[in-house]
Amino acid sequence: FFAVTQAVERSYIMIKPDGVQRGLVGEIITRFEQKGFSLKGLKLFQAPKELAEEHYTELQEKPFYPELVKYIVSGPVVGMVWEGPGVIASARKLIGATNPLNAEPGTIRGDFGIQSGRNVIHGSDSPENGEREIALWFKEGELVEWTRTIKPWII
Ligand code: RTP
Ligand code: MG
Repeated sequence: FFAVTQAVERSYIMIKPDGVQRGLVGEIITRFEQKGFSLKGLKLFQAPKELAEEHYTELQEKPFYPELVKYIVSGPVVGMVWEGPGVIASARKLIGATNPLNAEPGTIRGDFGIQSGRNVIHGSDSPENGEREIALWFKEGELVEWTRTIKPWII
């Protein structure tokens, strides 16, 4: 038995409107649960345009930014906070490459998509952005303090 060396982090994971419409919510939550991460927040909502713009503010100069914001507000999304050691990088591995055609089979985008503009799910790209996005999308009282008793089975 060995100690976990990865820092415990939180990632903002969001199932995009296409993922919700296609009925992939349960499948996606299952993958994160079975991996061993802890769910600390979860809600279905219609994203306001201003928050979608703020969420992707780093991309505002990109040609696809207006279309990206339209996509995110085109229907309800499921926002989640997942916590665990190394969850930022691990979630991005579970999610797969931005362009689903380049994403490996077995990843969420690799299994369920064919274009960047409909790529099913978002995952934070750094611990700092994770905390920024969690603060953007969740109010304090919406997050739940609890401990998933996975030790020693997974950790
Ligand atoms: P996300 O932030 O949604 O998890 O995606 P990501 O890190 O894999 O990719 P990012 O560069 O942050 O881009 C955000 C989202 O913009 C759309 N996109 N379209 N048409 C294009 O070339 C293009 N590039 C990016 C995708 O929906 C991408 O997830
Ligand atoms: Mg990104």
